[in-house]
Amino acid sequence: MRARIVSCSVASFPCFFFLLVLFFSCSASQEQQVVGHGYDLRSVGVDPSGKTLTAELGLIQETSVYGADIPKLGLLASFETNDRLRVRITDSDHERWEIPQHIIPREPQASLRSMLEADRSQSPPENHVLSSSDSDVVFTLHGTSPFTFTVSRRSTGDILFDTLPTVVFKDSYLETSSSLPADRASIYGLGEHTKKSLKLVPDDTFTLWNSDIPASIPDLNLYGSHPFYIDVRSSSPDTTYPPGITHGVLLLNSNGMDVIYGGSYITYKVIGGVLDFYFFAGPSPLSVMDQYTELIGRPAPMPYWSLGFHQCKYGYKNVFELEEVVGGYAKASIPLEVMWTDIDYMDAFKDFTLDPINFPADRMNEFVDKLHENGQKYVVIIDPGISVNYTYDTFVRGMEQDVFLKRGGSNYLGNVWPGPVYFPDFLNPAAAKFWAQEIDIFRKTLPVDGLWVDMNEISNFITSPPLNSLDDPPYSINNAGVRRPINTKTVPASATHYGNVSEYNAHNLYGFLESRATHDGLIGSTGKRPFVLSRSTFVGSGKYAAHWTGDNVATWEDLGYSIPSILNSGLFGIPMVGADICGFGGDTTEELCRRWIQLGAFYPFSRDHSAIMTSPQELYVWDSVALSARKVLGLRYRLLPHIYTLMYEAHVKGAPIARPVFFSFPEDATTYNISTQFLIGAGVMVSPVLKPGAVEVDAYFPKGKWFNLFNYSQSVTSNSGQYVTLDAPQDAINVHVGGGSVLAMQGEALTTQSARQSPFELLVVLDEDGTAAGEVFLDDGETVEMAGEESEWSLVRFSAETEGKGPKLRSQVVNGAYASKHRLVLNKVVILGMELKETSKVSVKSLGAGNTSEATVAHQKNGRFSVVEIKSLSLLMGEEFELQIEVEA
Ligand code: MIG
Repeated sequence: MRARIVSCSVASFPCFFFLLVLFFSCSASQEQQVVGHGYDLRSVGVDPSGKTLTAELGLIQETSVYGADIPKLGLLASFETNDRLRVRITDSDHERWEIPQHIIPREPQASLRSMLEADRSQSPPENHVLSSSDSDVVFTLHGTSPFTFTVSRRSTGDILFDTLPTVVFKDSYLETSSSLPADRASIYGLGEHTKKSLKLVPDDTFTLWNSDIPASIPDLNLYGSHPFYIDVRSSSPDTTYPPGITHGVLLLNSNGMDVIYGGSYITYKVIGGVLDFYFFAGPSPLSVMDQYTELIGRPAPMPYWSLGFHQCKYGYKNVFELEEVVGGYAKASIPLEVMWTDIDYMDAFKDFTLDPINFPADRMNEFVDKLHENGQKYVVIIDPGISVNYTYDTFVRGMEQDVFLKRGGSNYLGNVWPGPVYFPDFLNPAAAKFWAQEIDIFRKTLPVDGLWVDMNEISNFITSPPLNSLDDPPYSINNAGVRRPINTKTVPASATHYGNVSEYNAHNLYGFLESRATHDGLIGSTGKRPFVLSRSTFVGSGKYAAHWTGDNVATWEDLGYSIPSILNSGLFGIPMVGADICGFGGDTTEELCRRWIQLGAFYPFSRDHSAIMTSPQELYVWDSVALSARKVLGLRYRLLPHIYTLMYEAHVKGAPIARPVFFSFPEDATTYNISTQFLIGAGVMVSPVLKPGAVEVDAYFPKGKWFNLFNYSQSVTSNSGQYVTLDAPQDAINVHVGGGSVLAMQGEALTTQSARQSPFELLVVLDEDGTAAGEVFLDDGETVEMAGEESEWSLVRFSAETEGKGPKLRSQVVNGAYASKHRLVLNKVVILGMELKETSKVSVKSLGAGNTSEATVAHQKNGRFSVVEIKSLSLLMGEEFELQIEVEA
């Protein structure tokens, strides 16, 4: 076994426990060896449309490791859309496990066998090309012995994927590799893992097997599995195209796997299922996300309130403490949108119950009613394990409805917080129905607004002894970094789900399925847009749930890790994500907590959470943290219309809310290595302090003009992309908006509900050409569908251009219904990026609809640029307007 040092950031409890577990679960060593000689191409055919190619492959030579080889394989390559190429390889004689269609619906494929029979050509040809003039990717099957295939980009000739001849296909072991241009491929994704660097660094093994392993430990398989990466290509002296052309690669497979990234190659070692690759043509990072989420499911729209600030802690003792915390926020005038409660509220850790002593139903209802009166919300945790207890109604109903996961014919007995538990088998439609009923019954006891689903990897406090070969597959994935058995502290692989599906195959899907059942259950019970926060995720989870990065600890390292972690979640199609602000494990410090809220205020999902027995870290605990929190959350709340619009863009196009810097600047290769800054949407740059004691930050600014979003001054003009050392006093974070953006904003408030009562304002940030553009999406923030029924929403685009006397700003109403119905008003426009003299006269006039008669214009020089403020406008958001700003020298 290659020695691997697991380092914990601090001597925290979770970490200590974890090391103990590792120590006792180290398994035997496993040598790296060549396990395959590959397959020959036996026959090939292309269907008349030219969109699919099928091939029959035959084993060249049997090898003995990891079980018997499958003698005949079928390969099917098809253009499912112009931008999506699928290459699926499986046993041509037997059906194998594949992710069920109801989880990720995909193109039906006729049985490979019949296709092979229909299209077979006479002799195995040399190279077979599948290309379509509508698509920029080209598939080539090489008839060499053994066969290989390549995926290349037509417009550049660049080879994107280039398989090695050593494909291995056994019942419990699949292996395939592609070479990569080490000097030009920047790879991102392959999670879930904690990494210091967003860009993947060779040589590294990415193990995918959902586990309850603390996120504070880098490089181990964590709670979710996402066998997806994007590959951003740099140019080189030999290439003639610009840098930044991006494609995506998904291996759609739910089985445990190791993915080895070696810089010049990537190798997949998978313990089941089929090789089902999807290649997304891009060519930009955003277009890859659009194409990826078109396949796996668009991110769920989140309720508007969920974009407010959340407070949680494991260890709140009773309802009085909850009230105290809510009161503490009010007293300190720090926005608090959502109060949370961890497992403490339950009666003996039983889901859907309330502790009758510390969280009694009547007092809890008063508490939640009060929250609701204040425009606040309440969310509680639930765990999948249902206490085995015949006096517990939920359990009894579960037994009656026969919804639990089985092993060897009887319900599998696990052990979690309540002691002995059975786990609902969410692959069983009856279990989803049961879950929905329980949610509804519970909500009648206490009207919670959202649900937090934890421990759904599935986490189990015990490891059951093996029963059959599924529990002990021939190849040991690098589980927990020590190749520990896959059954360790989870449901054993030999357990069986509905439809006789093994846990071996479905393990990584559990969190997804529980998220879906919870999402659907909440819709059924509330009739409103659901909010579900899930720890465990799989490909497509974003369609149902938000995610937090799990158990970090209160260290500066973990503060830094949170950036790659949230950005990765965005790449996986789960844009609503955040890390536990101020740190989960261990005691935080005033300085760390202050820096953490400065950063965390800009996580898409912004929640302070900490472990039991840790010292208090609510934002009002220290005056300096409170001061900073008011400032940064103040800006967050002012930006809510913009952030909500990004939620809309996530929902319709898969665009992450928090984005790697290269998403907006793919042509700037310096951005590929940035792990310490990120963008909100296209043009808001967050550059946090991540080190103790620091009061400066070195931040990279791609080409353009950048303005500090807190004070509109301290602009940075970057001519070709440069690092700038910025002041970052203890109470401040640097957040800049780049030229070219129009941001929709509203007033600051303590709840999103009251922020939404304030008039709108536009921040127009001109770029070098004097242009800018942006949009705003508006609705009630809680209708189940986002952008469904036309009368229930609005979309308005804004653009600015500068000619002659000054910038002209216009709106284009794509759908004005919601804005008109509620008479939403725009009363202020701020323009940044104009170069004026102190003495210049600036005025505004309306060129069309929209009254500007009351408007006042003021400008103030702030360094090279002036801030132009147009106030007392009364423009309707639902109606188009056109404003001319005129400058007289
Ligand atoms: O075994 O519910 O990651 O956020 O506070 C620990 C208690 C279970 C793990 C979650 C954490 C939560 C904690 N949970």
